[in-house]
Amino acid sequence: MATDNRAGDGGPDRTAKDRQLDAYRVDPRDTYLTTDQGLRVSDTDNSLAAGARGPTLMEDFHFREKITSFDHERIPERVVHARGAGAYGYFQVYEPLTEFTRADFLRDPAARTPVFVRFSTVAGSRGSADTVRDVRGFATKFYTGEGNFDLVGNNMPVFFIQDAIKFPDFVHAVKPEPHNEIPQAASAHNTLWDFVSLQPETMHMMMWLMSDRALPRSYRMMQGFGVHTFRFVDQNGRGTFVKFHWKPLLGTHSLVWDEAQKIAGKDPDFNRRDLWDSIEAGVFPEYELGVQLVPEDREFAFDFDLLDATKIIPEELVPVRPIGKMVLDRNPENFFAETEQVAFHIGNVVPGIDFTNDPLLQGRLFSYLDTQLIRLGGPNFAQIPVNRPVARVHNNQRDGYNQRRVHQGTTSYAPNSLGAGCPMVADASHGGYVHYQERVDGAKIRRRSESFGDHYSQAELFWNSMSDWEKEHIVAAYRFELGKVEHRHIRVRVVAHLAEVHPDLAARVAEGIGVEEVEKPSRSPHGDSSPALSQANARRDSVATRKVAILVADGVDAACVASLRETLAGVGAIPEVLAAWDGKVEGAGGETVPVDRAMSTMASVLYDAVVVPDGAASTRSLAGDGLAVHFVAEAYKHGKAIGLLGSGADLLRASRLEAMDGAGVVLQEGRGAADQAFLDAFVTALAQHRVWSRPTDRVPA
Ligand code: HDD
Repeated sequence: MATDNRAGDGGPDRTAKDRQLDAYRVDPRDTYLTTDQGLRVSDTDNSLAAGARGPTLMEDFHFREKITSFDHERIPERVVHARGAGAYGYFQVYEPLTEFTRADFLRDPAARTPVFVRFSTVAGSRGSADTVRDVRGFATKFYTGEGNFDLVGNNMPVFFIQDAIKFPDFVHAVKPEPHNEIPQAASAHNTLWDFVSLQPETMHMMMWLMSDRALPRSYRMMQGFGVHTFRFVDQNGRGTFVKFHWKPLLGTHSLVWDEAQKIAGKDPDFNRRDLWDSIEAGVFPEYELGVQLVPEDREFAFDFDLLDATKIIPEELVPVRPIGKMVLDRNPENFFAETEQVAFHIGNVVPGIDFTNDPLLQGRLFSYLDTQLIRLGGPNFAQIPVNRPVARVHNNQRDGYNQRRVHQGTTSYAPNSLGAGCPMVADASHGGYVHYQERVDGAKIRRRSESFGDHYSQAELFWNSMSDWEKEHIVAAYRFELGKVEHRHIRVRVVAHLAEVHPDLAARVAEGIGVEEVEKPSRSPHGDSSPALSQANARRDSVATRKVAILVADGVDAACVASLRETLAGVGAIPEVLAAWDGKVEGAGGETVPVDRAMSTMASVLYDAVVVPDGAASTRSLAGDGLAVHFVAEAYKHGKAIGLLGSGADLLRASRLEAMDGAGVVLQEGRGAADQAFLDAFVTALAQHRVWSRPTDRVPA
């Protein structure tokens, strides 16, 4: 191994197999396989044995090292939020927030603060599907010059419980049941609803979980919330309560339940893939950060407690003020190194951001550091590249597993004189973190504040704020979930709580799950609503990165396909041509029409819309192809835009949709290429995300 064969393609240590593989290597000269000790390996396909048919020898250090490393590849997955996807980007504040906070990264509009975001589901294991009904994590690490700030939020603004001591109970209830580990990544089972029925503080969050918010179309089309009331602190130590909101620039959009379930089989990586692909394509996900600010003297101005994480501050009471924008523009290099090893901690704050006494927040402050110790093998996980602050780190913490720093000098204590007194502490004027000086004076008790006692008013507010279709989806979700609960008495108990939320909701759910007696509620509805809660009001009418399937067969009008491809790509959508087979089909005039994917490898649920171009022979073939017929019918069922040109309209009959409501079905009677009127109407329908008025339950798909 004496020769470093950097210059040539031959040399004494290169085998014929090496040369054969060179074609696949980026740099064949410098990428020798080595052991962890740097020793070049001559054979990694055969273990060292005593003869061709003999036993493997202990002295095969390469075999032992390779297998040992493999045996230890896994680290414990997160107890919750095990399945996730991450991306890098930056955050930039719009204007200085100096009036409210001394946080440096919120004061300089010219500065870009690097971020790493990890989106996740909560209940499922690392290998579970993306599109299950669940809360989504939305955790952001801001690498600021003053240290890392972690905003560890969710895509719903409230939480299931009020006190962190209930977290293990809640998580045990929602996770697969312990005797048979069923069901995976699903809340529709006995133990979750047993818990919920006995813990009414869950009611508001359950409304969110049963709503379409639990089925985001994309991480790029999902809101995020810090959930708790935090505190901004200004230069003079003055505090202001703050709630954090992320709003996606593409609008907030969801899947429908039937679609979400099917995607879980067709593409379990649906949300993860979508995030990855859009960043690779240079269409960067963007979110606006907003804050709701409440002066300290208004702490008791609301009919709920600001410290109660099961409550929102309605945006109509305190508007969300946009303060900056986050752009995610880089995918990680390696999933494990970055997305799996990233360690968030709600206690990672910077000067100018502080906590409140929210008992859920307080408990989280313990949990995150604790969980990283076991997950990442000891106290030095902040040295892992994705966790490393950009701010300089000096302290007297030493040693431990995976210590990568080579500390110098003789002192690791303070005070010291042998190390010139370093590292020294900083007061506020030198960037030191000074805790907000809140007066605390109370008896030691285990008791929930009475101000946390109303579990129904905001659940009703949510219900009242929904559009008709959102209400329908919520009722259907409750029916589905409770329909999977085998114990009748649990169903009855849940319906009794729903009656406290709103009698209409309870009656509609009860009817679907065989509960005949609905108890009379103890409260009457207040009737208030908060329009900002409805996804109907969170649209942005964009077609950027919307996926459109163009179904073709031999005999399709090639000009029609070309015009569709060009126009849709031109407005930022992603058109893909699908046929019974991959490769190409022949156009009506003998042209070659390239095909992107075989229909059998995809499904309508993986697209936002479908178009059938003109071409008599093509339409005839498609109408006789069960996959194509189902494709169109299913797209209709899920409220998607459907475009039919010329003879393509025959697919409506084949899919038994002829007599159905035509909303969102765009037709062009004329033959040939798509005309402007068709394209405009189709793009408008696509931008609406879904048509909710269709009688979808009559569609056999
Ligand atoms: Fe938590 C992970 C969000 C309550 C304990 N949590 C975790 C993640 C998110 C949240 C987004 C994943 C971070 C990542 O991608 O790595 N959690 C929340 C929100 C909550 C909340 C918004 C309520 C407002 N969590 C909560 C409580 C406790 C925990 C009350 C415990 C007392 N959470 C954890 C944890 C996790 C975690 C066990 C698992 C893995 C990890 O921390 O790093 O410590």
